[in-house]
Amino acid sequence: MNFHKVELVISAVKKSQFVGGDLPEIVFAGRSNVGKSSLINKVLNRKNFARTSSTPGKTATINYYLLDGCVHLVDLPGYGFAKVSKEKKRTWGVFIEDYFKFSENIALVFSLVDIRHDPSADDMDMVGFLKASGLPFVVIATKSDKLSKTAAGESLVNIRKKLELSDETPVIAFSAKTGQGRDEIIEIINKFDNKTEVKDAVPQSDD
Ligand SMILES: Nc1nc2c(ncn2[C@@H]2O[C@H](COP(=O)(O)OP(=O)(O)OP(=O)(O)O)[C@@H](O)[C@H]2O)c(=O)[nH]1
Ligand SMILES: [Mg+2]
Repeated sequence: MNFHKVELVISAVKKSQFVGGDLPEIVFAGRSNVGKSSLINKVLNRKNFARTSSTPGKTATINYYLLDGCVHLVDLPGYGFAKVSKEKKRTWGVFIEDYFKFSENIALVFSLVDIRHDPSADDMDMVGFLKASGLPFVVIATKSDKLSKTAAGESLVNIRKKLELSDETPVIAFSAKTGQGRDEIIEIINKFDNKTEVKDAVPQSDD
């Protein structure tokens, strides 16, 4: 993957619009305003491709981006934003749950938490769910530019402890502003570049 070709496949608002097919899905989950869309933009080197907003709770759709024809990047709606109505919260919660329930191609989940805070109850639920589901996941601590290097380091230790992560689960400090952590994330996404394997897997004729 060279991260050059990216297109919005669909902004799904109901489960019948989940994409399906057989491409691996790399999912971005996290509470509203944590920086999911900003991270996707930074990784793709685009300005405002995945829509970002200073008004939390804007992305109520599940956005599928097709990257280099290889993988779907899936931008989930933010969970746990206090100011949306209870009813809206419930609907979004069910929608996110449905995504996990009915998506068979989830290859990896990036679980985003804010580096400045203790993980919220919703963050704990999300990570608890991921552990129980057995889905591979990586924790990303966002907005690292807002802390000093020392404070950021301490926060990574704290996040790992609070979320009770095993040593195998990476925690990556990321900043959409400085690009810290971008290379590491790209390296992880690149592991799902199956083009070579697909080509190699084509049966060879005998003659
Ligand atoms: N300083 C700083 N600000 C950031 C960073 N990432 C995101 N932001 C800001 O945080 C706000 C929310 O970012 P989004 O990327 O829209 O967050 P989101 O998780 O997609 O939010 P929802 O779509 O509502 O779930 C915006 O004002 C961003 O500019 C970062 O790494 N550093
Ligand atoms: Mg967003």
